[in-house]
Amino acid sequence: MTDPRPQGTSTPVTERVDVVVVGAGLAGLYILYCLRKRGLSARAFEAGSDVGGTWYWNRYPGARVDVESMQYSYNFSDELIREWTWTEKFAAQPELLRYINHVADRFHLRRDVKFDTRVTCAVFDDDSNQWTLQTNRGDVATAPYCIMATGSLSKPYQPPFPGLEDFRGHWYHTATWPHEAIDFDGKRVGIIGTGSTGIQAIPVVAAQAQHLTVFQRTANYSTPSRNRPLEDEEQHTFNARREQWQDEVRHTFTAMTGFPVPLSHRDDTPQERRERLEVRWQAGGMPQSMLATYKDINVDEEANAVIANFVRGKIRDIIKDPEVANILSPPKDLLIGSKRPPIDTDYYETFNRNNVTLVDVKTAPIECVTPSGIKTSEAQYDLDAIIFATGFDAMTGTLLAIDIRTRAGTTLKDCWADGPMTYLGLMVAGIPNLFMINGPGSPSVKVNMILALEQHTDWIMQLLNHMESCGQNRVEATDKAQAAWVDHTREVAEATLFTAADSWYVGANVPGKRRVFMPYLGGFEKYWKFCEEIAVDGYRGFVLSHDGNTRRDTAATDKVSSAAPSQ
Ligand code: N01
Repeated sequence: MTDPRPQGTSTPVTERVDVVVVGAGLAGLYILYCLRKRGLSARAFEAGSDVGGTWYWNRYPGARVDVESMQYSYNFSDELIREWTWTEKFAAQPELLRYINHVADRFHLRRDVKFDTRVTCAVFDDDSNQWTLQTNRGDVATAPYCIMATGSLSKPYQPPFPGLEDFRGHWYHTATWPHEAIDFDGKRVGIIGTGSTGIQAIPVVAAQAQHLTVFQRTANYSTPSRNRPLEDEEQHTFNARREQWQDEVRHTFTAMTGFPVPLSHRDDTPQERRERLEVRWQAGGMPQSMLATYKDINVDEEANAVIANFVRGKIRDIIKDPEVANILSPPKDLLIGSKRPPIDTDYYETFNRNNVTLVDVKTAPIECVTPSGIKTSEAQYDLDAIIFATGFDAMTGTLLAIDIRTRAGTTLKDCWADGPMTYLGLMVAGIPNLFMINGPGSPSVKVNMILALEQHTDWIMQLLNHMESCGQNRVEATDKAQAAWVDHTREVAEATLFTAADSWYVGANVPGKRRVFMPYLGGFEKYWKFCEEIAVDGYRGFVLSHDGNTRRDTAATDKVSSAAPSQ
């Protein structure tokens, strides 16, 4: 029997549980599953009306995952793995949402979730060792532990163009897309943004609309996904060796398999480079596939240019109008991979359609929205609908939107005044018993997010077990361990070519946001080894105590670098 679907009740709850969870996306659901398995009570709050997180909100036309579906699946249940069949290599949003709903039903997870409810405030009381969370619906939940499963890309960013309120047509943000079908047939549509989202949406909207105007500020490097139906046989074969795969994938940089990078670009002649890149282009697939042609792409500008120039050449080959090709070609100083690389289905081909116009808003910026459309510094574009594919206040936006504080006076906002600082992306010094999943300072958005959230959740569960067995109920990252981790993440990022780009990785897309490279770039394998070693070493860099009383001195073992796994 499945759980009843959420009813969106407005009755406020007041309760005391073992763990409060914020978010019921892929991470929140796995946490609920794990807590229940351990006999711990939980209350999850979810702003959406149902489960799904990213895949609940991002319903825009063309939305699909760009990690292979078989690798973008939970690993915790053999039954689940056996009974689920993906239909496409890269599943589309409706199928992903069906999968997540199936998981919620299969494991009866909805009963612990209160939907349509946004957490506004979370306060830790040192005396009672309790978090108290309040919501916009008047709920109050208390628990010794709180886990923020709020997603890395969950606070939409929309540029504040003047005049939007007077626009006579409809407008949409891709991350808050309506649930009912939107019919663009016969409509003049404008889309702002050519990141991963815009690149997925543009071909689909162009096929529906009477006319599509694409407002591009920075040209992107996109490579073909070559998405296709998945054969059942392929999945059986993959799942038959899933255990082995789970072992292999832990030893990868991206938490995905399939990207052996044996070569430097210097190992190949120019002709061999062209041939090798052509093979990858034709094969398509995850963005890493193209980027991983040469192992030095992240650190050697010449290697980076080899791949970037190949993609520029492809853009020129595909686009019929040289002027359009020129605008779609990323500038020389934008390194490939320095912004999150997208994959597409017929993205560049779409600009050969008669009903698509490309507008370069780098040279002629958008000035305002008018009642009839969008006005740039050069022209007025009349539109019936506007789509904002303008991204997110990534990694920190959602957490900082919640008033997270301790009664003793520490606030997350103050802690992160100079940019996010965490220990392992899991905890913030000065804020006990509050965990983040895929927080800033963890590999998160740079790797397969499902593997990353499973690793974080498993690590937290192991820690809770350990604390219970030792009679402890409070865990806190030390300032020193956090500072060492922040230094380490910065050093790793600065050793690459990627900190200079104005990407959302550094918060450059949100005006006024402190520039810090937020995800950990050391790779999944190195990261989980750190986490394991720190746990084995008695949770080095964390203070474990009972009600904050039995503190042990961890100062001598705070240095993260002392735990560095062998390279
Ligand atoms: O957002 P973005 P996104 N005037 O920030 C433009 C994940 N994702 O939603 O580059 C004009 O990348 C901005 O221009 P510029 C994935 O991790 C995953 O596309 O800043 N334009 C840019 O073109 C991805 O990276 C999947 O110059 C303005 C665009 O808006 C992340 O989500 C699918 C502007 C924003 O691009 C975010 O992608 C889709 C302005 N004032 C997304 N402000 C999967 O497949 C912004 N822009 C799993």
